[in-house]
Amino acid sequence: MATLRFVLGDQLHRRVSSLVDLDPDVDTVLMVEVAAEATYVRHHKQKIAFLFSAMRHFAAELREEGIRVDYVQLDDPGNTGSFDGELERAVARLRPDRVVVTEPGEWRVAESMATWRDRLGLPVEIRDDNRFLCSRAEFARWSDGKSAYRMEDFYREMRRRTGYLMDAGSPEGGRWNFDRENRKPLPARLDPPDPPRFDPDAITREVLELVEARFGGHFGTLDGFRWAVTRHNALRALAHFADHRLGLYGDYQDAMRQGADFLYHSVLSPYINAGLLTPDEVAETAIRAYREGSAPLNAVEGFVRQLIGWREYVRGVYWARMPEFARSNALEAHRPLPWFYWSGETDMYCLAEAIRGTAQHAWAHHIQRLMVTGNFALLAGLKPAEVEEWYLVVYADAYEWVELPNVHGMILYADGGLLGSKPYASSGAYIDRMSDYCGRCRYDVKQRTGPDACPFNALYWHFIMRNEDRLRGNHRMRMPYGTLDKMKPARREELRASAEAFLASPAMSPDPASAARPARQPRLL
Ligand code: FAD
Ligand code: DLZ
Ligand code: SF4
Repeated sequence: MATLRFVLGDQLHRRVSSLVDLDPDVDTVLMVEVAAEATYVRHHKQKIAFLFSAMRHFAAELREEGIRVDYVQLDDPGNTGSFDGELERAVARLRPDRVVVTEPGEWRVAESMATWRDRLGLPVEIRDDNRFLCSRAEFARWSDGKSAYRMEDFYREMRRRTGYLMDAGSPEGGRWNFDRENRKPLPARLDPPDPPRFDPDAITREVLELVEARFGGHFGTLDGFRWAVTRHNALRALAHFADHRLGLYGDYQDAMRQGADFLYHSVLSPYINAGLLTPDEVAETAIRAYREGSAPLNAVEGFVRQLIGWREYVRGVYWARMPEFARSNALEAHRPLPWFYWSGETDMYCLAEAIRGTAQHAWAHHIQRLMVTGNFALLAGLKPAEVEEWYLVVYADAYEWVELPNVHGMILYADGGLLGSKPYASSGAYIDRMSDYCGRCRYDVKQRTGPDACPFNALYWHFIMRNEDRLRGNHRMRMPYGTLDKMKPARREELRASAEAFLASPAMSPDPASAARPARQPRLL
């Protein structure tokens, strides 16, 4: 039976479920570059270039294996610009007996995929995505009947199931979680080695030109494009991480330093999410480093927890709770996204630095996403939908299945505590402890109120006060409410007034024309 095997741009693995039983004699693989996927949100230019180039390289590798690939480039004449349109054209062109595809990562694509059988008048087989360790059905069984989920419970289940870092049924080292050891600021003497840079080859250079020509107005820059676009090079990036950065990953997982954009993070998320690497091979590489004595347990456990815990967990929550998940706004946050998230023009050094790195690499590490841009969005009460769009646009690893739970649930608490037990709210003190940013900032992290005070400080108390009805009952919020109770009413008023003055200032304007511009920063957009 001639089968058309449709491979989406983030499914670039030879053993992805849609390809496992491919018969090169009769089957054709379809891959399509379509404008709709690049513009349904205006993705960072590097994200589009990374995926288009990785898709073109993957198609070339399949062809080298003798597999027929029908590849539609973005500027091919007749390109309809959408998955639906290109699939219809391919069916008319190739007349297959059936279509086989792996389930997509995003709800909106799943909805349109569900219409393909009727639209095409052909059998369409939608297979489980075997690039995850926990299937949607398995997660549904685990989460069934729970009103709130806890990652730690899920993670232990995954450790038992995979046998990763297990010792005769017990966790390696006697503990499930070594996070307590993983909160050190980065000492000045350490200079983390950068991840490898992969110079663009001819295919990538052609794609970079195409992306600049077609999507030049999108956020970010293509300058210095450094991503691996083949599995071969993604494996080299994995080996480099295991050899040079994994050892200190745990200790400095939460650290931030001006200009040190990658620290000891793996920077593998774009590869894993696009299919160039699989989570099991990545986890097993780290575990091997531990067994061979080249990385300590706190680093390897922390890394494996992100991969088989958080990554699988957020994906499970997404599919278990969509589409309602995206609609809640538990903290009734309605403030528009300030323009500086796009321009990077802000006097708050930590935010400027996180946004600068994001524009430069289409990547930022977890603590910048969580405790800088994320914490600010939570404290300032930014509209979930606008914050979600920003995170989906700016990162090369962003797909809705992973972005939405992290943003809607983890940073904004817009799900009311389904995904995490408390909001990650924090004042400027946390950023000061974990980074060298505050010493370079025009604001004073030690001051709580007034025009020179770090805005995070008064905003933190504003957040605590305005959400009192919703959060006081949460036992994990006992500390801040205990402190609030001891605060004199006049002090509360000062904090409230200081936060409100900041929120009403041009710094917070969503409009580029009236947004405040610091004197010395370059524009990113
Ligand atoms: P490492 O720190 O080296 O971690 C190893 C791997 O674990 C990552 O490659 C990733 O696959 C996985 N991982 C770690 N944390 C998470 C997490 N919270 N959720 C899912 N997977 C995780 N990750 C994305 O892949 N895409 C996103 O769109 C995304 N959006 C985020 C938005 C916010 C607000 C926050 C707080 C986190 C987000 N993350 C997202 C999670 C995390 O920040 C990135 O996976 C990580 O920074 C990627 O860099 P890395 O590969 O060096 O990760
Ligand atoms: C992100 C993206 C972009 C920018 N372009 C394409 C594309 O042209 N063709 C394609 O197959 N996939 C692309 N993708 C990835 C898809 O958006 C992704 O497969 C869906 O969001 C489902 O997860
Ligand atoms: Fe960020 Fe406040 Fe520190 Fe400035 S003082 S870098 S705004 S935490």
